[in-house]
Amino acid sequence: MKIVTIGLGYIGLPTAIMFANHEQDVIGVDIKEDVIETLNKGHVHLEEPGLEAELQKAIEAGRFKAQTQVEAADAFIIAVPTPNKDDDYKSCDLTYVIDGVKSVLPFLEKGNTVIVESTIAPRTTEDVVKPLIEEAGFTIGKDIFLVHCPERVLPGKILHELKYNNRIIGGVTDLCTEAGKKIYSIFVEGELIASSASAAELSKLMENTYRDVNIALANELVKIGDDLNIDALEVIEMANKHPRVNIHSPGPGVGGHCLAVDPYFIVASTPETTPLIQTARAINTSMPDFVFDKTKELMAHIHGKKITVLGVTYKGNVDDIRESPALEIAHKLIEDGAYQISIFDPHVDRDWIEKDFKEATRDSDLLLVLSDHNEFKKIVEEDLSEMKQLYVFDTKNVFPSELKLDKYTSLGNIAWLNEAQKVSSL
Ligand code: SAJ
Repeated sequence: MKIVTIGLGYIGLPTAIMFANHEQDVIGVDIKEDVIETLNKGHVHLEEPGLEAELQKAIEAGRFKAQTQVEAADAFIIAVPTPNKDDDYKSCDLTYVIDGVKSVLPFLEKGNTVIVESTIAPRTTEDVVKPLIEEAGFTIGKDIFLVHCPERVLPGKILHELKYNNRIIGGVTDLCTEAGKKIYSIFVEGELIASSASAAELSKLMENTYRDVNIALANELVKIGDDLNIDALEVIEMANKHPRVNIHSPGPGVGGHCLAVDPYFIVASTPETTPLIQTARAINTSMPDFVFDKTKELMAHIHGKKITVLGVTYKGNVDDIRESPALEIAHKLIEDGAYQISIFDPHVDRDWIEKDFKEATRDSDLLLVLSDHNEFKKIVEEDLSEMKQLYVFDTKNVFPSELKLDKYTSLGNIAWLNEAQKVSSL
């Protein structure tokens, strides 16, 4: 089978390579000339374990080629970005998806399958993509098989998850679903779940919304604990021992390109019926301010001058700082200008990040932990020898509990600051 993939990013590229290494002829298309050049030389332009070796295997077998032009094929897979628009409800920007579909239209032939993998607002396949193909003179389900097949892989484990995760195959008609199943069965070992395009779209969005809403509940619990002087982390630990309860982990906010983006696509499609999703988003986006305010209170209380920020990525053990609440907090502290700020993150290489831990913590009064990197779990007493005062504010609950500190503050015991303020204002 000949497959053309449109978009050679985090999802399109591994997908293209997977098909190529399962004996399919794949043309990878992207608008970026430099990406095409890099790939054809056997190098990948993004960080993903194992991907470069797989690319080289595909090129050597003569199964994969990258180019800027679309050409005729049996199947077309669209895996392009869908950012939020800058409108009232941050709706789904379909520009790249529409461009991708339009680029395929001149090469479409009867019997072809068109698959959209990009995360899209509910009903997009039916209401936007289908009409585009029909206007070109084809009947969906008869001439052309149209499918939405959302990706659900975790960066860092993409090759494994592409193969072993379950996969939703959402056809516009039953025959479309069958066509999609035939294609993904080439390499997917997980279950291929037959569905409709619209249900597939909403399922993908709800998977990330489910996490966002549950993290919001945990973050709200932190604020309740702060008001009532009750340890929210202890409550979560106990509550989760109930066999049917799974409260998520609170933190400095929700980042990344999925949880902080996808819920808005549902909200924008149906604003009147989504108060819960909207409130969850509001709670999670309020967390950087909450942490900023508490940090200021803490520094005022200890008469500190310098803060060392530990971690600026959107989550632990990744190098991704896009949509990172940790970075937002670091920026706020720098803009605020009240304290000297140094930033340490062993996963991120930027000139504003201090590479040496001892240098980053020299004369510091407070360690502010904002990402749950494994390195921070292994900090020992000797590492802290340059600190002026030994205060820690750990928003990710990862700091080793055995260390002797002046005071350890987490999102569980944060209420002590309110008590301290009451005392100092007497
Ligand atoms: N976070 C919390 N508390 C938690 C869990 C996460 O505050 O209990 C925060 C993280 O620190 C981070 C954000 O939420 O800032 C998102 O992290 P994540 O690990 O939950 O998710 P992503 O964005 O890296 O990847 C998600 C995954 N979706 C689900 O687990 C439902 C992944 O499978 C999807 O492929 C991906 O979104 C996507 O592309 O949609």
